[in-house]
Amino acid sequence: MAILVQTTPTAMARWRPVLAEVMPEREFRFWPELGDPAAIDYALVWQPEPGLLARLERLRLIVCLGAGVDRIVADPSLPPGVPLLRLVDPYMTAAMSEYVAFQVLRLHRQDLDYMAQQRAREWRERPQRNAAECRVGILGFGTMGQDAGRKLRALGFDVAGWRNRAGAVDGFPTYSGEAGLAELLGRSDIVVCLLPLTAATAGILNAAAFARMKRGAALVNAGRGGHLVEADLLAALASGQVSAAVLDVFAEEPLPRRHPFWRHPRIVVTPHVAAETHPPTAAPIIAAAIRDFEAGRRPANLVDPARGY
Ligand code: OXD
Repeated sequence: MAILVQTTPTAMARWRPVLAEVMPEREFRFWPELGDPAAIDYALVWQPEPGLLARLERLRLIVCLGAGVDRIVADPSLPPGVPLLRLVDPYMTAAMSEYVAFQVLRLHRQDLDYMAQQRAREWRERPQRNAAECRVGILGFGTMGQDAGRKLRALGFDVAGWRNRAGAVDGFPTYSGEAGLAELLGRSDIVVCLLPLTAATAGILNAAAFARMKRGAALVNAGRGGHLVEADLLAALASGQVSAAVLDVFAEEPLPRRHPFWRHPRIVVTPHVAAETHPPTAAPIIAAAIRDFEAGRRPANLVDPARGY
């Protein structure tokens, strides 16, 4: 019996030694090396090509090597009945919070304006607001969203979340549903998207959402590129309805060299690095999930294919 590992070539080089150390008793097949597909009982995958998992007839468990499982559940031939786990790693949660806090602080402290002033050698103080006067709305208020929320709250920001279930979370105001989304967008100075990409959330950052935001509010998208309607963002920036955007994820990755986002003065681009999977911390979590599964215990963080996350 063997474990198939599929990820990018760069990540694969980091996974190989760590997996061998954490699960020395297992045999690994590193994609595109597959061998006999019937010998594979576990698949650790990031973005497998559609149909790959369906070829593994004895597959018992799929583990996503990232937090977002959208590429896996989008495969129409995903074998039904094979449980799928998404990776929840405190290291990645902390990394996402760092990214969110860094970008919220950058927007709050008008870094884009001061960088432009520096390029123009312009010495000018801008009005400075307190963090408590800055409302941050986090779309997607699960493990990562709440952790980022707690860290922003510790910095003094006024944080609220939008999630699928109503009810207060750890003292944060939360909103849900369409009406809740409109309310959250309308109260936020900075909107942070950490949503999973599903049929219900695709294109959620669109002209209607931007129109509901406060004039001059800013956006951070570290969810998925599919959440954002790119042309609507460009229009909202041009009109001043949205003042700035920090984007880590894109409809097409790598972001094409000719894409207008690269040179837009009010857009910060990062290359999908907000919360990278970290094999040294993730591998023991995966090994424990496989042990739990083999012992008949329900592994944590099972994906509900109907919900898509
Ligand atoms: C993830 C990601 O889903 O890095 O883990 O985007």
